Amino acid sequence: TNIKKVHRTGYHFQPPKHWINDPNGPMVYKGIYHLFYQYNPKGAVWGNIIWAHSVSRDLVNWKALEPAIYPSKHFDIGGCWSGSATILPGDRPVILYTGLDKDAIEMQNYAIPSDLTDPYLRHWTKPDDNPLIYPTEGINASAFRDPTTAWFSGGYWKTVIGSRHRRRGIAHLYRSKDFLHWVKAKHPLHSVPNTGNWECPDFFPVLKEGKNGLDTSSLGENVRHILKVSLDETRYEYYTIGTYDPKMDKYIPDNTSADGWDGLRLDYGNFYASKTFFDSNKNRRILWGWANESDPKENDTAKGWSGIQTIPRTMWLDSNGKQLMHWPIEEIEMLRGNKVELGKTTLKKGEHVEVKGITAAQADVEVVFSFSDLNVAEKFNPSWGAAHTICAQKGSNVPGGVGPFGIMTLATEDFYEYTPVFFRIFKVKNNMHKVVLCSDARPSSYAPGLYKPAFAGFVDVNVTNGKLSLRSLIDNSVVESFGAGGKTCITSRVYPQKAIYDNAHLFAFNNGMAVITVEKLTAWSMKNANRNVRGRI
Ligand code: DQQ
Repeated sequence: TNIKKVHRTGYHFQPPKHWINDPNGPMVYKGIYHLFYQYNPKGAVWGNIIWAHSVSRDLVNWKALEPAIYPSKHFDIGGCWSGSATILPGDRPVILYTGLDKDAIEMQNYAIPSDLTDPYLRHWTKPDDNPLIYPTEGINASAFRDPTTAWFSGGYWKTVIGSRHRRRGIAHLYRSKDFLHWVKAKHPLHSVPNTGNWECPDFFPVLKEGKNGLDTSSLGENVRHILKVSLDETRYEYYTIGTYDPKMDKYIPDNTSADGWDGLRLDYGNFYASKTFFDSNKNRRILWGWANESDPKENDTAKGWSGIQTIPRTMWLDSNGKQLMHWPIEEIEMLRGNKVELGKTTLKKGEHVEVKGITAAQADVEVVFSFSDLNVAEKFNPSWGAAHTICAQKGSNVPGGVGPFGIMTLATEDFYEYTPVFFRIFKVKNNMHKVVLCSDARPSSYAPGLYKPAFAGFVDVNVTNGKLSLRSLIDNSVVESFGAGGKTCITSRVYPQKAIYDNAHLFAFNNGMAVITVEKLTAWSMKNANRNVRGRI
């Protein structure tokens, strides 16, 4: 097999070669979507970081433009790191990004389109009054980065910059009347002890009800706020839902979830440095995240590429107000090709059924399971700890009461390799259950040196109606799963040696005592997207 090609994705955002990391400055301008991203133009490892730039009309097919921002001035000669776009009144986009100088001091700069009549915004100018924000006394100059999309309230633009003081994670707040002169607020927007450095903060409003998104400056009675941070120490992210007081410029998280390492996750898998933007085309808030490779560095060099962006997701507040919901953007469905349906199928303990007739290495699968007997669910033991420890102890082959049941993706016919995505339901007390969604990379491949975690998250869902749904987007070396309509998401990178191309298969399975019914399973072959080649969009 061709190492450069075999694990490349077919419809995830990926340039033809070299290293990528964080999505930067996503926005829509004159109806065209823009995605910038951290890119090494010289190799498949992190370094020489610039802002690469791609445009799209549908968030699915992309065209590469020339790099937008690259080191050239004293305020960014050491690297052009992450940042965000803000659309100023009069439809004028401006980018805030972190530049490093020759001594690796981190500072915040701005860049503006050189020609606003070009909807592709091919050229960007970095004015000479940069940097806008320099790390003053008391700020950690090597942990001061990733400005958010700015919001406007009380006559000021406001942005948040990730930082730390010792191990306290900090979201520094800056204000400006004119977007040029920025003053640090006395108090950060928020900070939490023992969380380490906060990278790529994201701060945005969501509606209390409904799926529509909001412009980042929206405020009001029917609005809640989300603060998400990426944790440098643990390399995962967490978020809280809370109340933003625009007068005091304080964010107070609700106490319904942990404000720290145990907090809610946008994704329980390989997902980092994520960023949202408001899509004014379709009135929705869209989330992008970076999924890095889980194979050894040498492989990345041999592959000639490293890193993908996850499928953009529409995000909204769950009607219970306690978590965000996610769903792949509807546009991705344009890539659905050949479709197969599995009728109602019951699976007794130890049974599985193959979903035939699709390209299982590159597919979209939606399934609804039902279970009749929750009484046989095992008792939940709170001392088990986090969902991933449960998954690590109880893999897809460890029999249970209700579950494990789910799908086996990227599987060889003989189950030499497979990536199972499955549920287990436990009983807490009468009519109260704990549901775990697990995406277990351990059986995914026999290749040496891979990082193969048992990713998992709890699913806060009422199962007394006897049903659970699952959707997975499978794309050669990535499986992105959405449990219970988008309550719990897990992205996993896997590198099968045999379960590739036509040797990859898809199954539904049950290894629990309770009989499971596949109420409905629909799977589609997924076509390739046009990605990052020059040409039309
Ligand atoms: N990646 C960027 C930083 C950011 C980190 C550098 C997060 O700006 O903090 O490439 O992955």
